[in-house]
Amino acid sequence: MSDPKIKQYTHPAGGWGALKYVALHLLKEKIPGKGARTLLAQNQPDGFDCPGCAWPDRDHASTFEFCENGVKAVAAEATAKRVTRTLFEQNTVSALMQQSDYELEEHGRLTEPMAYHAATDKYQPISWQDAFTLMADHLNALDDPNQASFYTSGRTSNEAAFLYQLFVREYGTNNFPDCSNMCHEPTSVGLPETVGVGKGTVTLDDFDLADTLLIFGQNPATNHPRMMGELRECAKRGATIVSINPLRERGLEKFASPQHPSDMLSHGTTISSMFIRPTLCGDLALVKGVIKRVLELDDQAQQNNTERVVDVQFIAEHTAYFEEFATDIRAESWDDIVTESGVARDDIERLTQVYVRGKNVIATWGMGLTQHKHGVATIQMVSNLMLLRGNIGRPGAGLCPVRGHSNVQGDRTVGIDEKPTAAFLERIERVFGFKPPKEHGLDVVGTIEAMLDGRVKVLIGLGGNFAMATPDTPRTWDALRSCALTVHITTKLNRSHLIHGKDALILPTLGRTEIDLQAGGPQGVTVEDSMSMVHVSYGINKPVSADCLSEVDIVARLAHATLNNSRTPWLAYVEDYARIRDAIEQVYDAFKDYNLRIAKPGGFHLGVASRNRVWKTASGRAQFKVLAIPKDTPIHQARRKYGPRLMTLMTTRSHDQYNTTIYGMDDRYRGVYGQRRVVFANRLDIEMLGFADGDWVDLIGVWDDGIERRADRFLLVEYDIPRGCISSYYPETNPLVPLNSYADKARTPTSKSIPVLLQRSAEIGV
Ligand SMILES: Nc1nc2c(c(=O)[nH]1)N[C@H]1C(S)=C(S)[C@@H](COP(=O)(O)OP(=O)(O)OC[C@H]3O[C@@H](n4cnc5c(=O)[nH]c(N)nc54)[C@H](O)[C@@H]3O)O[C@H]1N2
Ligand SMILES: Nc1nc2c(c(=O)[nH]1)N[C@H]1C(S)=C(S)[C@@H](COP(=O)(O)OP(=O)(O)OC[C@H]3O[C@@H](n4cnc5c(=O)[nH]c(N)nc54)[C@H](O)[C@@H]3O)O[C@H]1N2
Ligand SMILES: [Mo]
Repeated sequence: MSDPKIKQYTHPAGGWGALKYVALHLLKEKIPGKGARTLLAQNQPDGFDCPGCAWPDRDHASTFEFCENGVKAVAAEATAKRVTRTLFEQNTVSALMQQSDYELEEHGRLTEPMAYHAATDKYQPISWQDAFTLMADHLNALDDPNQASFYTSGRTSNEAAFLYQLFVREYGTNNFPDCSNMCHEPTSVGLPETVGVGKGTVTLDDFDLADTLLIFGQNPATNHPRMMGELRECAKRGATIVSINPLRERGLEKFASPQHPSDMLSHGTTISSMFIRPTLCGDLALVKGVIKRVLELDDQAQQNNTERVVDVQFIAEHTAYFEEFATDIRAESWDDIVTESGVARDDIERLTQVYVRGKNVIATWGMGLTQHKHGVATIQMVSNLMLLRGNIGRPGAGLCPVRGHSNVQGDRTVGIDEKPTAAFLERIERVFGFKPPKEHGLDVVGTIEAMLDGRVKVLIGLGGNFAMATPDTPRTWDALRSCALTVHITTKLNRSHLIHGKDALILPTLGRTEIDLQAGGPQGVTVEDSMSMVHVSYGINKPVSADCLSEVDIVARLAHATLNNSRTPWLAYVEDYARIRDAIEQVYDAFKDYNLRIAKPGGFHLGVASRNRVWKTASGRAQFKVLAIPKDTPIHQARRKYGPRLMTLMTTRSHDQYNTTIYGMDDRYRGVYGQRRVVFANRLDIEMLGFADGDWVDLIGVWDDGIERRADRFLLVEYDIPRGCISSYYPETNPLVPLNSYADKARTPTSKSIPVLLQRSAEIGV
């Protein structure tokens, strides 16, 4: 590797490297002293829920679980750095635009509400009351409530999210774009059709019993480091862990738990014993291949009168459409399976053997399965595989989608949903006495399209960074700039504040680590983790400023200012969040005794029907689904046109970022230091294209709408990645994702399969 900033990481993931980075981050955020106290309260019964990922905790009560990236998330929020009005006095918005995303967030926590003034091109302080009046005036001036759209990012608590959807529905629209649209939507759309619920079926206890784990398209050492503790235990117990990923992620090879001295003094624990390396978006074909082999082995077993390989009894008692499904599988061609998956027959055989030997199998997945045109079908194919051997709805086995944001699952559960069911809307009407709109609303892609053609004029964001997280960056920026009003309720400065409408507000809010003091005393909020456990979270740090309001407070006061004749007791809700939980309980039966049940350490499980083999599908059974291997996607079409020069780009997270928040410039498990504009490619592809490792290249989007899409100047790095596939980081590469390139049925942008060409960058500076 020619660049000194690229060097292979030979240590286990976690380990001393993680401890060193933790110390550096606490120092960078200037919180060495109080940092320790803050960190010890993380995920404790009387502490706060980690604002990092959605991986659950053992009992949410016992030991302090060390997690480098959890520390970074907490440190980023608990930072001693502050954005004050001086920053905005000294800098126009155009001047701030010159700063990088890293620099913007580095200014620290937002401390007072600010409003944009076009005359000076600056943000200036505004009182909360004036801010609410400005928003209410805009909202009430629209011809139709559907001209406003209300974004949610997944850190928002159940309480704030529930009030937000209630306000927006009483105002009159179902326009609820949320980060989930860009994330696990294919899971939420795919699983209800096959197993009846769009959530995972396992809890942490099942990991204790599993003997086989299939990890699809996930990089847990970076994105869900607490999951590594579970994987370590499973590996130590002798469970077989297979990583199914085009990349051989370091964290899935070796992991050293900082909690276990033996790991720290040795070379760590081996995690995955098998790496299956499909081509990008090849998983559907791969899983179909495994299923085909399982059926072949089952046929042989029948002929030989040995034990059946499929779970005959489960299939008979619990499933529907097995015959059609099996017929389709038998007819599938091996050539197509191998070509489209990029996995050799031998490897398919190895994976099949592991799967059929497993008595209790858990399949987990992340963005590697969801962010593709066939994300929904791929997840349904995984569900097919698991149903074959009855691996759903019994201890030690099941489906485990691993969510991203710490409350993204809860937000959807309590009503952040642009496609609400009729039953839910009736319940809202019954409990709150207003008629919510029935027409389905806009998602993320729909909102950007509607802004572009003038149908949406107001965007309000409860958390997140809409301008950077979304696809097709230049068009999305045009869309945001065409708005009459953009508002962001956030903790840190980000680019969405700078890509603004005619009027714009920055509304600073408390983070989960801070004490939320209201008339009724300090308030806790609740969140639901990836395994449907709901628990309460109390902040322990002093609020970042006296002029910061909680999300609940902001939403309630916005509602109070906007809705003239509302009978909803908005302001009373703020006094005591237990009242909001009572209201949630009235709408959702699953939240029965909500306040009582969160008083228990660890909280409660929401109940997932498929976990108990109750199938809430059209047939009342778990459903096998016939799914064809896609052979004419935009990638295929582009490859037919450009031949082997056409590359499929995936955009992933580095180890030093939280989505659009850049913590630092290293991705050490992948050997990258001090930079983010890198693109990994296979050595043979680099040669074939006439480049060399260390060259600078531009990425040119290939799409059929005549719009030029490009992202310039990336360092080309030789990497162990399948041919025809390249990898780079998000959000720098979002300009390459076409707005109308999304998952069928789920409309999740195809951030892991973007057709591009590489071009040598122009020489600069000479
Ligand atoms: N520290 C930290 N933690 C986070 C986040 C963060 O940014 N930083 N983000 C949070 C959020 S919102 C989310 S959604 C999660 C994301 O967590 P992940 O899903 O782990 O996120 P990605 O970095 O997008 O990585 C996806 C993985 O999928 C693989 N992959 C890509 N394409 C394919 C494919 O076609 N097939 C297969 N089999 N694999 C593929 C990539 O090589 C990579 O290992 O993490 C959450 N936690
Ligand atoms: N190309 C590409 N694009 C992607 C992805 C990808 O893999 N590739 N991943 C997608 C995925 S999985 C997701 S989830 C989205 C993420 O999209 P978002 O959720 O919109 O983005 P974040 O970067 O998580 O948002 C960061 C901002 O949230 C604010 N914030 C932080 N904590 C809080 C809080 O407690 N309350 C409030 N109100 N605000 C807070 C801060 O101001 C911070 O700047 O991006 C998606 N975009
Ligand atoms: Mo996500």
